[in-house]
Amino acid sequence: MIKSKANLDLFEKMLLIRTFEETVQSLFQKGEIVGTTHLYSGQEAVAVGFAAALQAQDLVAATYRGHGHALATGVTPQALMDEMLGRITGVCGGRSGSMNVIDLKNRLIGCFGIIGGSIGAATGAAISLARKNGVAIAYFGDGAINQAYFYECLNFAAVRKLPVIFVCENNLYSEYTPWEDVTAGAIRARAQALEVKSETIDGNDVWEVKKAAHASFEYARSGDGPVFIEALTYRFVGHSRSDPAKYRKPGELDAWKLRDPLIIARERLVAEFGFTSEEVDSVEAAVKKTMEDVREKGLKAPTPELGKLGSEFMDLKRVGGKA
Ligand SMILES: Cc1ncc(C[n+]2csc(CCOP(=O)(O)OP(=O)(O)O)c2C)c(N)n1
Ligand SMILES: [Mg+2]
Repeated sequence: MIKSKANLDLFEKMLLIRTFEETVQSLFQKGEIVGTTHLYSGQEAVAVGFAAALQAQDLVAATYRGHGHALATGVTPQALMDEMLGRITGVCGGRSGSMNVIDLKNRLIGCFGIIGGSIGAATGAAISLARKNGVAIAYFGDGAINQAYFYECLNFAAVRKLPVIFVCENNLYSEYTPWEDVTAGAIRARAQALEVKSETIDGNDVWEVKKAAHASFEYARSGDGPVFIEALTYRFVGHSRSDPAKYRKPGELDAWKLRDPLIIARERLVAEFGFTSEEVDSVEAAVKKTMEDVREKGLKAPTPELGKLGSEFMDLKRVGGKA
């Protein structure tokens, strides 16, 4: 078998996202990062699998749970870490913090704090991308499909045959509410009702996601219209940093941990893609070292000068953090 480094790279990117967020969480606990975070832990295969099919002219819109989408799309861990720390070297000059990262150089047209904001942004972007052979992708949660503009955008994209991929990350909960308590019928039925091409996929297996991503991009790029994907996945931590996630059913977390995208990827790399355990271990060591360096460099990076760039909000002492 020919070993493809691209397969190992998928694992490395997912691990980088996981480790990045663990670092962010620990910096929160130490008061070095202020505000809140919404971690993507457990859902990494979705962003990494779709990013593997992106082309240079494509555009990405994501949510407040967007660290993974930003890193997968090409934002560097240092630029994102510095942003979390409110540093001038951050990807948005330290002004966005965790929830609203945007990086046009890397095709990221925004991470949106408003539920479903990514849907409107990607649909709008697709109007111009249709003329440039590009595709827009919107990531959003199971909670977003009950927002009115989801229907407007899906309908509009279908009627105009716009190149949009709507990726619903069904992690079973909208904040603390199980999706089926607030949603009638199957999630995918919404796309089927409008005759939009759709698929429900295993969102924890990065190769399954990548396969669906390539098929979706090809369809959307060829002018056939939008695609709707429901990616089944699970967040391993609470909704945000203040949520202990006590609403979970007994045994639910343990069952999903067995389907950790990193475990699945590690197993497949060794069993199917020709890598040794030692080769995978060395990736783990390299990612750990990268994140340690990123953390140290970020902590030493300069904060914005007060009075400039709206940086009164970056006065960490004023909002309860450590300066
Ligand atoms: C328009 C709007 N309504 C309500 C909220 C508050 N809110 C923030 S996250 C969230 C849950 C969204 O759940 P889901 O779409 O499943 O995404 P997940 O957090 O699971 O990734 C809600 C209701 C908001 N940010 N925007
Ligand atoms: Mg959800």
